[in-house]
Amino acid sequence: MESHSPSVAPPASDTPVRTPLALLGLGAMGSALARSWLAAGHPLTVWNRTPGRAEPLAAAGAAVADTAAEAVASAELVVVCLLDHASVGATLAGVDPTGKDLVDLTTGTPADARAGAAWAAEHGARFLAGGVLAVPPMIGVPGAGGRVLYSGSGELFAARRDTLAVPAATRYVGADPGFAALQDVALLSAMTSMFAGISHAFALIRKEDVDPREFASLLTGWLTAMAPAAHRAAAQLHSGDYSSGVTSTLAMQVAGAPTLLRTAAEQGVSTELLLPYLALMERRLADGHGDEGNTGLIDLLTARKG
Ligand code: FVH
Repeated sequence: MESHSPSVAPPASDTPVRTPLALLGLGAMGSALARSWLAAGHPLTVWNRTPGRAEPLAAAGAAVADTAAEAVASAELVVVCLLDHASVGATLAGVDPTGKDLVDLTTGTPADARAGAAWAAEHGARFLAGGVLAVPPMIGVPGAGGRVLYSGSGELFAARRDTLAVPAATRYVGADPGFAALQDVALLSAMTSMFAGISHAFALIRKEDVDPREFASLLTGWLTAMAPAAHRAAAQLHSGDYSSGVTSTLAMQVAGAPTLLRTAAEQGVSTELLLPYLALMERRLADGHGDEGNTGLIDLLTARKG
């Protein structure tokens, strides 16, 4: 506890008070988070299963705890960023989180986050789950485009939002602790499919005299131009009308699918990334929805069987 002698002038009233925090997990992401909070002047205690990973942070001003329990005891705000839900469970097993604000930035499923919230509630802690939409070099870099989605305790988020905003922009997406993970994983899934499309496109040109660097600028321009399709799908899901204003009908797209498949065959490229999506389009068309665009495929994906 800090003490002041009467002869020492008190700190100026506008001196910012930086919230102390504890951070469990110093992998690539945890270390980037730690550096951002240290750079912003937050007192930070860190712990990592493999102690050597704490050394560079100790040199940068972090206190290093010998155990996770010791780290948690050191601060009211505790951030966890570990490999997965199982490693969080293993790490928190011997810890007393009573009265703490616990923020779990480990990527997991909605059920993982809800289980974490239930565990925290049983142990008298407030809980916030976070979904990190950033890679480590984006952390602590304003304008880099990083964002963390948060869900769970609105009181915790309101109380800690300035500290949580140091590594990346924040967005609170609801009191259900699973909602940040749900939307994080939905966005990561969209990214995965985008990477699949990029892989297929480069495979098509791979063996030809096409400069991949020039093709990349065509590719990014095209994907950027197509991205607003997400807004059209959202509007159609909202209205329930999947046909109005559609310019590229399912009937037209399915008619064009053999061109995609024959081009892949001509170039000697596997169609394994294309076929599942084309099969869904054919099913929706066969169900009599040729005048729609692609939004009806979402209904097919969510239809329960049996
Ligand atoms: N890095 C990235 O690009 C992505 C960006 C989006 C968000 N993810 C998620 O962030 C979580 C942490 O990822 P990370 O990049 O820090 O991962 P690693 O560098 O592999 O570090 C893993 C840390 O977890 C510790 N750990 C693993 N297993 C255990 C365990 N059983 N008990 C305690 N700690 C464990 C590991 O410790 P050590 O191996 O150094 O001893 C690291 O601290 C993750 O959910 C990403 O999906 C990152």
